[in-house]
Amino acid sequence: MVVKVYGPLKAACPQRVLACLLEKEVDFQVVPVDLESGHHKCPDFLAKQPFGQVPFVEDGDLKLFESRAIIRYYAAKFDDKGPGLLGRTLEERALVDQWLEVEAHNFNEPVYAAVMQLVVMPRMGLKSDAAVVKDCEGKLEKVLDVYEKRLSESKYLAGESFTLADLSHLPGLRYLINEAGMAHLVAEREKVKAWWEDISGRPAWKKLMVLAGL
Ligand SMILES: N[C@@H](CCC(=O)N[C@@H](CS)C(=O)NCC(=O)O)C(=O)O
Repeated sequence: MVVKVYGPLKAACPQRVLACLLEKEVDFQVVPVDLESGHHKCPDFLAKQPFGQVPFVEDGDLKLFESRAIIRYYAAKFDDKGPGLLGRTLEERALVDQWLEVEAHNFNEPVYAAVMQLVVMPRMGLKSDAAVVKDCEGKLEKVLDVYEKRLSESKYLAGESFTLADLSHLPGLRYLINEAGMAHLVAEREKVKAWWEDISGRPAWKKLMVLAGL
């Protein structure tokens, strides 16, 4: 059964799902959704994802939205296939969940706001708000300082192996570095920089970047 992933390949949240499917070597088909023309707010798409956001996944009778719920599902379904992304023991799983929550609540929010200001608004011909950008940068400095300390204690966020906690950061980090002009936030932190180089060098992520033309 081929997993249908709705969303543009270039958008961060679908990339989270696709990176997971590629790590697990699960066959998928991307169903393009044009965000610029507002396809995600049309009734046919709202019937699938009632908040009008991507990604949305169809896998036989299973229909799922929320990228982090989707990656948890596929990491569990294919736990024995490819790298174990959930942690092996109950305690490791708790740490993976902890850092996934940090990504969703501490890291993602300022990344999303910075990308809106520095990438999306200029594309729409709107001027970005310097105060909002400064606030995002300050929040990200603090989060990445925490990561720097954590990554001086363990190779990856949840321990010694790559897990969903690391994978979930890939799309947001790429946006910060390659699109929002905030590469210095990573470059200035030795451990964070080495971690980014490691996780973005994984074959699954590199394959996704080729598919997305990035
Ligand atoms: N919590 C949701 C967030 C989804 C989300 O924000 N998707 C963005 C693309 S990365 C989107 O659809 N943006 C268009 C919009 O919100 O109108 C998830 O992780 O799936």
